[in-house]
Amino acid sequence: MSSAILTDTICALATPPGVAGLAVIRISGQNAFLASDEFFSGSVKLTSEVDHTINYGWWVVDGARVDSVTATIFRAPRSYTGEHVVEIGCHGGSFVTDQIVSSLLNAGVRLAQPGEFTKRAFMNRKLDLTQAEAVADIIHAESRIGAQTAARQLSGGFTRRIAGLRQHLLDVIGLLELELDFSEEDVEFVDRSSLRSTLQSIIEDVDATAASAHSAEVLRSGLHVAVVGYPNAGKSSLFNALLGRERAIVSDVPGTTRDYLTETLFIEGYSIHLMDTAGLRETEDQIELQGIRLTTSVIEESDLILVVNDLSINRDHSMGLVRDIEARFPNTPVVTVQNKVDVIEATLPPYPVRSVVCSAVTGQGLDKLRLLLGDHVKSTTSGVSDVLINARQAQLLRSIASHLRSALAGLDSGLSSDLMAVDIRSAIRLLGDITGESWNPDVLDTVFSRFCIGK
Ligand SMILES: Nc1nc2c(ncn2[C@@H]2O[C@H](COP(=O)(O)OP(=O)(O)OP(=O)(O)O)[C@@H](O)[C@H]2O)c(=O)[nH]1
Ligand SMILES: [Mg+2]
Repeated sequence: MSSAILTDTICALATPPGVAGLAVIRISGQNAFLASDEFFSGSVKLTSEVDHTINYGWWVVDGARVDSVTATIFRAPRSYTGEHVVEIGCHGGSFVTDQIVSSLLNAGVRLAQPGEFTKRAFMNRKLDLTQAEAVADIIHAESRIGAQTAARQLSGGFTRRIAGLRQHLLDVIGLLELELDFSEEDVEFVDRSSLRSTLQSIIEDVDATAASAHSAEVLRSGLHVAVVGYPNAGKSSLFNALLGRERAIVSDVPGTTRDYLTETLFIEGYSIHLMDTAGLRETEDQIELQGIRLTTSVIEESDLILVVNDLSINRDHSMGLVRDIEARFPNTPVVTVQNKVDVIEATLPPYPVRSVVCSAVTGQGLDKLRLLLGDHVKSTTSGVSDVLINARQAQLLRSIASHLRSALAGLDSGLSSDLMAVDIRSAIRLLGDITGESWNPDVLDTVFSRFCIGK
């Protein structure tokens, strides 16, 4: 990798296609200025204009004015990609943007692949791989909190943490090597107990970061909440009440909901995907059976299960179902929603499992349910500060921890320092894989395939 300008020049529409007030077309590469000057007609030539300026003019193709545009110019290396970049601001709508992009293609500029601008930024060391991944997270962010965390990662929070870890491990290697140099003299330079505690604390740090992958996924794509229960408990009514609109069909016929429905609501900046499901019961109806099977797969993918119980029947009516679900999905928290409290006259004694009492019809208690959902998503994501660990990074972190554990075991069994150094070096190399210091094309393809064209 060098910071030299890559050979060909690429362009793409950077804003969503379709009717819009404005659109931006991005051009990056050695010929970005020359190619733009073939069509840009303003009071100056972009090639000779001062860097980091916005220039007004017309985009002219074959003597015909296509649109009045602004051309923002960034000279290498002071640009997003590290190359020469021109951003053409024009009016939105596919006709104008198509014409501008086609004119550039005719002038020998190539259409960018998905994520290619960010890939070039990575190749030119403008971003490391975790920051490039953060860019994808920001683009895809569904919630305010997810976007904020991705922004902190983009600003290099994770990069600095990895650099810190790497430095610690390099220090350890340095000590081990010092010991090797003097091995003839049978000297132990390293205080083995302090080495042990250093390694131990690094392992804890790495483990904790890897373990935050689930929380990060919740921040990135929202909390998945399954609304389940026996037929007629009021699941669809509750679903509608939380959404604030009549999305699902409600009726007093048991078995109304067959397919499951998903809708997103936002609570305190977090996105929560609520899934209404078919009531669970023994049935001969083939369609209903399919719905019940679907419910099981929805539960499997959810982060929290709300079991809706019909209080008008009995407070303990769904207890068997709650126990059954808890036994089958021991890692997913379950909350019982005691619904239809409006038809109950007596005050309720405390219930033995985590529960909320409410009425989907009158709205009583729904604020408590919303609060509970908000608290749940907050506690699930509380460990995530400046990094949205993804599956790729979590896997690397787990391998790093396992190398360090084997170094630690070596230390405890009095293994020679050169053998321990092998494991620590492997851990350092894997740290480099996280930030992309060492990379292979497959990794880059996976990372950048998540991007859209123009990014
Ligand atoms: N009084 C009262 N009735 C309710 C409440 N919630 C739901 N109901 C009624 O209970 C019946 C069933 O409601 P649904 O929301 O369709 O129940 P469901 O659990 O989705 O039922 P299935 O889809 O058939 O499994 C309807 O007649 C609702 O009006 C409530 O809080 N209070
Ligand atoms: Mg229903």
